[in-house]
Amino acid sequence: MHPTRQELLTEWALHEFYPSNAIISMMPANLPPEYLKAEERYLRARTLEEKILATQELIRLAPKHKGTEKLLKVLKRRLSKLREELRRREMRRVGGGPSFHVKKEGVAQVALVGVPNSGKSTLLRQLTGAQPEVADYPFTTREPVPGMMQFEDVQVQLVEIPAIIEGSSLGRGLGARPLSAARNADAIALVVDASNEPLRQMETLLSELWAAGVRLNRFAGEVVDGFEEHSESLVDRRAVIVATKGDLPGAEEGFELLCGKYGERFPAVLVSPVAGSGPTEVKRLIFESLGLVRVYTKRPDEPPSERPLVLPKGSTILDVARAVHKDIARGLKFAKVWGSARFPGQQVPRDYVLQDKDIVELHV
Ligand SMILES: Nc1nc2c(ncn2[C@@H]2O[C@H](COP(=O)(O)OP(=O)(O)OP(=O)(O)O)[C@@H](O)[C@H]2O)c(=O)[nH]1
Ligand SMILES: [Mg+2]
Repeated sequence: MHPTRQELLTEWALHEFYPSNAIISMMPANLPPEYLKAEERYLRARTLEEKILATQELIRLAPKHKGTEKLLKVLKRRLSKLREELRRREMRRVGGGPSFHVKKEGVAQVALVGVPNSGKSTLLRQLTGAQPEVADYPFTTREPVPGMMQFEDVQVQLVEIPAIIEGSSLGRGLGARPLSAARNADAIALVVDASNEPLRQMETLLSELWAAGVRLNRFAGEVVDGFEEHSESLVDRRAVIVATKGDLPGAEEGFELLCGKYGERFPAVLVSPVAGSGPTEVKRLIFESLGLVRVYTKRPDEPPSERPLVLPKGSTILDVARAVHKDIARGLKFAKVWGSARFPGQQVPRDYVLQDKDIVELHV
């Protein structure tokens, strides 16, 4: 005998965080039958994964209007809590297994994230000195593999993240640990096989990262369903698309599809040994995704430093002075800039915003 809707609701109320009358009063009268079915699925769900899937379904199916605002809020909060719980469980599960945490080196860490066989290891080999195994079967790479990428005069750490599949966030495939490893990086390169249903790969990657609380290249004011605003579990990351296998049939078309759908949101490049878009272009794209600028300091009548200071975009003369030494920042009188300045050696105020490759002379 199946319990009635009312019994199920009461059970829900008992096991969840709301008194039953609060839930009942929250229920708008005319919820569609599919919604009620999904609700039953939720109430019968035994595992965390099933509960998450059912709650996602409920959010999707609930009519969106004034009368359902409260209901949607409760559902989203619940989804957020369930995901948090799953993430904690996945973390505990790590137990004796290998650590997926990769210590950061260089100016920043960029995660190479993709579905199985998308060409992550091949790309890592091309761009760094690392030698991960490359093979034509899925899940060849089972732990994160780091490598250092030299771009002009800076070193960026790339980390191949073990493959993501649909359901990774729910523990499928290699589980949610790859997603956690991707969360830890400073930026993300979405590695997509352009010759093999690239849009589907993107959908998988975006929805799994989203389920892991990672928002990519977020537009201002965008709403993210299923998470509490300001929740600690949300992180914002910049991302680019590196489309691979440009030499295979269908790749050019696949790349066009990618650019058509995602080009506005993600800078993209097609890697192809034949079409000639070589590693330099990819390296530049990855470096640019980090939102960093390189600044070279100099003393009067001396050449600029060979190694740049690497600072976030938007950094000012005062930030540069602080990065050099706090006494210099304190005693700073003026600075001269070569590069972005209107003329070489122009004297600029301390709030002057620097561009990549500027040369700065600090006067104290
Ligand atoms: N033709 C062609 N094949 C490629 C290219 N890049 C990778 N492959 C092949 O695709 C298969 C998978 O490549 P990997 O680099 O191992 O892919 P991966 O994303 O690291 O795979 P997993 O670690 O299993 O997730 C291998 O057989 C590669 O030789 C490419 O640019 N062109
Ligand atoms: Mg691999």
